[in-house]
Amino acid sequence: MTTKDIKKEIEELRKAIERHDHLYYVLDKPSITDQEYDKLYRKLKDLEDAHPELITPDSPTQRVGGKPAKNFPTVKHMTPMMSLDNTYSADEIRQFDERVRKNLSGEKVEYVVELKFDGVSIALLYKDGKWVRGATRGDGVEGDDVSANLRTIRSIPLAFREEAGKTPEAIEVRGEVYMTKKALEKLNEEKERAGEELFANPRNAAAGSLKLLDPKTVASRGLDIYVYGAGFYKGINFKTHAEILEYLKEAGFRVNPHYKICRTIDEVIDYCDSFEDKRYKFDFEIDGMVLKVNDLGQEKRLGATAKSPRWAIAYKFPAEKALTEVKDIIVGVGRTGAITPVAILEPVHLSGTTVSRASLHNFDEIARLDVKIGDKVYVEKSGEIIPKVISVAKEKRVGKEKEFAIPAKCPACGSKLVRGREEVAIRCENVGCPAQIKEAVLHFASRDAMDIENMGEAIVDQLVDKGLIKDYGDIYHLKFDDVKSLERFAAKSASNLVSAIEESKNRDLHRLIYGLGIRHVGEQTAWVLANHFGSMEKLQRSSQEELTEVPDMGPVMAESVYNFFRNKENLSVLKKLKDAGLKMAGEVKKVNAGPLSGKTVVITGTLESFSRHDAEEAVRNAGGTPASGVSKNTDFLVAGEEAGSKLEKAKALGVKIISEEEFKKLLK
Ligand code: 0OW
Repeated sequence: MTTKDIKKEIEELRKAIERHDHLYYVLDKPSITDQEYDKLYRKLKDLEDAHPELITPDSPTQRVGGKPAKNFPTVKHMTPMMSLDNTYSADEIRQFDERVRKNLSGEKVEYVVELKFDGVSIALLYKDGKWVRGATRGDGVEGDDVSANLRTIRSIPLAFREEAGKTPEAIEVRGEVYMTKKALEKLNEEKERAGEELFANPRNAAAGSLKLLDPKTVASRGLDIYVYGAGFYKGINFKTHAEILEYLKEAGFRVNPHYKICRTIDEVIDYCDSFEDKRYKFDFEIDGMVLKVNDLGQEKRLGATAKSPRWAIAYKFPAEKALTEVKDIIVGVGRTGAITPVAILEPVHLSGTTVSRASLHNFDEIARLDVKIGDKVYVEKSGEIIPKVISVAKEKRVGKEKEFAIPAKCPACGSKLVRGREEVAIRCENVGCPAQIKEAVLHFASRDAMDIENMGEAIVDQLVDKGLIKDYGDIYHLKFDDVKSLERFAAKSASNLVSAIEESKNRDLHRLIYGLGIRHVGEQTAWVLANHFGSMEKLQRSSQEELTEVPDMGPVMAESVYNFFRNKENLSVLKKLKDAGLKMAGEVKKVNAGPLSGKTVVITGTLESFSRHDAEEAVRNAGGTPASGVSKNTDFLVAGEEAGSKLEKAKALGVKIISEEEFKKLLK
């Protein structure tokens, strides 16, 4: 075969494979068997391997890239990716419609109503119908270039289909990358087996997966996408939003068919309501619907506020609530020995899952709810947090309900329970209590403390139950064979765990102090203590007065730290850590020095370039104090995406509200 023939053969094979990819991944209507597809793919692969000079980046064989990335470059979107204001009721939808028609001086308006996919919003840039790059939303103006990871999603076309007809000079397609519920289940099973932390919901799993550095791992995660618009285009024209969706479908993109052009607001409301239950049948999560003015001329005239369009809005489904029975109330033992009551419920279907327990938080909550065993209660699941008991249906009482008696003995070790001074919680004070050991070890190994990879609940339970460790000091004296003996533990995971334990010895001092689990000592206090004393030695020897002098240290905290280092069991555990060679010192940093010196900062909503934990760390490193609640002595509220009630409270209190961008500037 001449080179010309080979090129022709390669071209034809690519076209065929792209066509079958579209049928399989986008339309879910394959027309050949997997074996026939693999034969085509193999043929193309062999030809390209034999003639590497003929390989082009948009070949189907180039989807799962080569070496993992070091990081993700930042790219600027062609136009900002705005966020959506929310509505929560039919009434608020009508108010939105009134505002729109008023701004259009009473013109007729039709809307496109579509699903609001609960994933990660991204922008896909194409030039002359050819893939250029893909990026996360970031702060709306710029995001992370995650092209290598997005290319692994087979339903994202690397080139527009000819059927689309004219291809634009440039177009930035917008969509939502998501993980199917099934893929999340599979992924969490793998994480559970490895003792790793699970993803709370598909959105977190998709976000976490898109930021992985190795495209091969991304390809295994089962991500998919629905596109919902074009944020920018040049060299092509559309009259309506529906036309854009139709065009994108023709061009080869995956467009969800559940959207409707509605000519009246009643039609909009009915269409939204029709998905409140149907949505649980989808294999992907939606958290509401999106309404968009269909006519693009009207869209342009309506424009946008700083953050969101005036021509689109989200309608969020109400947090679902269900009535069920409290079969029993049991108590669990937390890491600090605190006894927490849990309601065991008659299993009930709620927000797409079956719920059989709900936290009652503490005994005051039980008194406030006046809930008894046998009561009918309303439970609600809003967001991914575990279900909450909202109220008791007292009118349904039949007189058989039983008061819940606060236990006198710890359910895990039987020792007497005590109620701490001016404390709500009741706790078990036995440091040898197995329930507490497990919680204490989990806390010590957790991500914000010593961050020991893979040391999750499943493993800790086994290590404690088998008597391999009875406190976190024993972690560093585990042998490979001890770990290998754990159930469902292959040699590979055993050596992973042993090396993860080894690697954790070098964590910063503030992480170690936080990991000790001293009562009342959270991340912020641990960070201040580490920087004030500079070593475990000095901290251990500090007097109560010296502790009280530390910035932001109250007397209760100072007493708790002082007593911790005077408890002989704690000192023997500390000795195990020292003997194991853990880093026990760090540099003394002037606490409260930096651009945020003396400032109290609250973070709310989702930030694009920081996790909540990192943002609080950044505040500390800039000399500020992160706080969880807004009060009159809050200096700044950093408002991220979908900021909630803290934003309202800050406005009410006149607290200065800054964006993520301004926050980043302040830190410099
Ligand atoms: N999540 C979605 C979705 C959608 C954009 C257009 C201008 C402002 C919002 O399914 N179906 N349609 C839009 O339209 N946005 C969506 O998600 C956005 C991305 C960022 C915030 C919202 O979740």
